[in-house]
Amino acid sequence: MSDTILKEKTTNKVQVPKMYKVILLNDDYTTMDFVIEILTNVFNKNEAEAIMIMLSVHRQGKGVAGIYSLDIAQTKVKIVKDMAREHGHPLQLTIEVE
Ligand code: TYC
Repeated sequence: MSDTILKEKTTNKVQVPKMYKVILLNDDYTTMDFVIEILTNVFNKNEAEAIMIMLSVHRQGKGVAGIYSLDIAQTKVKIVKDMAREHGHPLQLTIEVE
């Protein structure tokens, strides 16, 4: 009669991995062609998308180059920063949690 029923507490929350935005920042010196090049070669945009993103960053001050897991976002930022330094451009990027 006084049986104790032990109920196991379970959580069924699905763990969604956090995603990170790679943000391109505008400056006055990096060439438009270089920004289009990195958007096509590193962020896999087509030519039309790359031009739209580049112009949006040029006019608004910043814009999203892509959204990735943290390790991929960090790798892409490093690749672009290295390429920019190599070509003498001051281009800056940041990462924001989505
Ligand atoms: N403002 C730069 C120019 O007029 C172009 C530019 C666009 C630079 C986007 C950086 O993230 C950038 N040459």
